Amino acid sequence: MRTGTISIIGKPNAGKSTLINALVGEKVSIVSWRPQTTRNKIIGILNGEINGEKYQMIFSDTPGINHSKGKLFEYMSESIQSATKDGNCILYVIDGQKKIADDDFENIELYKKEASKLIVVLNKMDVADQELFVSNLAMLNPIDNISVVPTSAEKRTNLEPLLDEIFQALPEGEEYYPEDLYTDRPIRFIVAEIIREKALKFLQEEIPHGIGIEITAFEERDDGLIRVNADIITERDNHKAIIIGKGGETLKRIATAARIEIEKLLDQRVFLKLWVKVKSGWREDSAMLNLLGYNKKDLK
Ligand SMILES: Nc1nc2c(ncn2[C@@H]2O[C@H](COP(=O)(O)OP(=O)(O)OP(=O)(O)O)[C@@H](O)[C@H]2O)c(=O)[nH]1
Ligand SMILES: [Mg+2]
Repeated sequence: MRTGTISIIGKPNAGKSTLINALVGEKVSIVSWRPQTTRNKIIGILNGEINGEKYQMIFSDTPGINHSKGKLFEYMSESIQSATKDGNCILYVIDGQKKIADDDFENIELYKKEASKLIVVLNKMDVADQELFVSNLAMLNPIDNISVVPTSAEKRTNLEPLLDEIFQALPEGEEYYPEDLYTDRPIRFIVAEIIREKALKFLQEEIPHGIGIEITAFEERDDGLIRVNADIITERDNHKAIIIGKGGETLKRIATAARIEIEKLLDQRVFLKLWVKVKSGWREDSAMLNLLGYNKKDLK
């Protein structure tokens, strides 16, 4: 069989997390229309077979490439480096709705050197202007030593040709993860991310980038109900009021949407209680960053 690691990288909002979920067939990584949604390296595993040969593809979703300053961004950048470091293959994802930018071409040249195979994924073909999409493809075609695959991660279009391209880059090897595992992330992490996704959905403007989620209790009661308590950590007092909303309305919407999804994930009834706490400067505080799941030690 063939086994290998594939890192998914690209600028914020290109559709990397949507793509890993589509490829793995499970929601391993949260998605939102806002840039800078993903903050960690998140592994998603796909087992399959091509032409009678079995494979295990170990994908890493990564944060969007960003050069902002600060400890959280530093952690995010190191997550990308950690994913590309020993990948057999890199998928460089581009939002095909926009004209390909100079820095995308620079990134392609850069990442070409970091893996034996670089596949450029021109994504969002379902919504991109056709003429622009074709001219983007024409700009990519002359580049040496890359493969180009147009996709729609959202509509799951062209994933088969992409899997074929990846398969060709994989070395022979043994299964690394058991077949029933589709992510390396513990359930508490996934639950925290679901809460953050719903907060991203219901909050406006710049607030979402300043929040972190801490799961403070996670236990199964005797009656089979799962009790989850979580804090939404924010940086400012006025943000706390906005997250709670008039009469607690916004917090309730976040909690309800999160609870429904967590129940689906666990296939059990869930009692979810959320609090909002202000911890100014948490994004620069190493201890807080570690507590909220952004620990550089985890990046091997
Ligand atoms: N129409 C369409 N929308 C897409 C496609 N892929 C992703 N999206 C949307 O684009 C937005 C960003 O998607 P994400 O998957 O969160 O993007 P990302 O690259 O992981 O973003 P960061 O984590 O912020 O770096 C979301 O609103 C997705 O629903 C696609 O193929 N077609
Ligand atoms: Mg993402």
